[in-house]
Amino acid sequence: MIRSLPLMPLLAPTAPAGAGCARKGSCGLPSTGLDEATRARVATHPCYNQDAHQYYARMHLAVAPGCNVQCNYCNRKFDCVNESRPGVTSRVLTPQEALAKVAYVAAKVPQLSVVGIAGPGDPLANAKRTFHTFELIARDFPDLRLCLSTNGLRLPENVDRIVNLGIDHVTITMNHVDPQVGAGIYAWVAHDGRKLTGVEAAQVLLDHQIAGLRALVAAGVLVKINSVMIPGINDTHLQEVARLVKAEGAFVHNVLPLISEPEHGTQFGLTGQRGPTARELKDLQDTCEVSDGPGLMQIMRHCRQCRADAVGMLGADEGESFPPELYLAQGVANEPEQRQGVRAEIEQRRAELAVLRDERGIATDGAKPEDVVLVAVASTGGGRVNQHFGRAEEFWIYEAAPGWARFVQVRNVRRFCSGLLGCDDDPSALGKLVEMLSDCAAVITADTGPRPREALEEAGICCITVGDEAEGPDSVVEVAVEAAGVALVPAAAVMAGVA
Ligand code: CLF
Ligand code: SF4
Repeated sequence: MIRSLPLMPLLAPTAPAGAGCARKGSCGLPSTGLDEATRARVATHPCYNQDAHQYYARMHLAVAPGCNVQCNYCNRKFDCVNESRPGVTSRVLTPQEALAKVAYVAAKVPQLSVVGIAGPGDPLANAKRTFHTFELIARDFPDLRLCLSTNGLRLPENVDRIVNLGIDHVTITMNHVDPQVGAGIYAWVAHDGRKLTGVEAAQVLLDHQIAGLRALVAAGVLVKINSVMIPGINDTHLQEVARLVKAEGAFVHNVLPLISEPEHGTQFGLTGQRGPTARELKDLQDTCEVSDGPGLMQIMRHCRQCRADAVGMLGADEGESFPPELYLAQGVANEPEQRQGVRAEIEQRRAELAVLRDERGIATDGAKPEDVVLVAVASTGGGRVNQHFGRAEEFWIYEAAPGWARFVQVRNVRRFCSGLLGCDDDPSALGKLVEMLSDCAAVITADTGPRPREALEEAGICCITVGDEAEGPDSVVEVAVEAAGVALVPAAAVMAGVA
């Protein structure tokens, strides 16, 4: 259930002296400039709307084992890394098993809003299984949005079916718009009974991706483009991809980092191709936010590269809580009213937070102020700062200034506190964590132990704590704005003194 507001003073007594501020608010939709109908279509989609990912869950159905492309960053012994973090092999479901899983998860996770098919291979290389699954879900769960992710090779021939089934959100992974670049990314592309390689393979794939994108946009489907950032291969090229997909009407562009650990056994992993650092990724995402033509290309910055069988909120995969012995063993009642009730609560909370943010004059879009700082917030969602420093598995990074903040990145970290010995059990992990946050002016958590606080402050990072969830602040955005004020005002004072 969603806890209703009450609003509390922002900084709890644990906040350091001098960090005083007391505001509340919420994170607005990043989809400024959208018409009302489009706004409604993305309002509950956790991937197409950054704010929604704090409140709504998705689930993936791993019904598509095969693939018609071999990307150099993929080893299908694991999962499709277009949409999945390589890790553990998915159990491939039949359409009927997938339906049973949706029924079970929808009953247990009432904030579920989207059902996606994203692997472990390519959904359209397994079109029969994929579409049969979607048919079953659409029949029994018409309130759940349908989402599909594909490499695009078989997209043009399937657009009519996608539209007729009401699949409103489609992702195409496009890593190049120049086949010379693409030739370094794909080992082969299977097309018309031939296994193509090199530039020819990359050109055929690109032609189908663009044709599919155009047809989907013409049919009114919201298209997201995923691009894997591969340093030295397509990093400097992805701005061209952003320009093209924006011109062709894509809704949002998701630039995600290559994962290439050698133990995953991918071509890139075995040849030592590195992935980007968090800062390189953010710089490229900023570059891809191209503004040619009307408006900016929206960039998705909160992707968690989830598995093909992921369940739950982004960043908090609960897939292992739903083993087949549970969802195949027992029938559960389908209760759409329960889901509607939860959605109504969520929307009420979001509306209240938006009003408060507006009353306090905080913007989450529009022109970026001249002076901004990066602020890291430990949150697990719901708009709240609710995570202790040592237990955080990710930090949400905001660009912030007084009166303005926007979410720009999520940085995954290895939780360094086991909770058994206190928050200092692994000094090297602490050092790495502080280094990862070293470009931030402030780190805001529910609580931070004395050693990490000392390490952060030694690194020049302002450490702000807000108290545990029950008392903690209700808006990560307001906290980020307040922290920016704390960080920027002293800097301005120093500059004034110098002048
Ligand atoms: Fe799934 Fe993809 Fe639909 Fe989202 S994921 S099929 S659009 S419902 Fe989302 Fe996961 Fe990133 Fe994909 S966080 S990997 S972008
Ligand atoms: Fe792997 Fe997906 Fe590429 Fe196919 S399209 S090879 S499943 S990453």
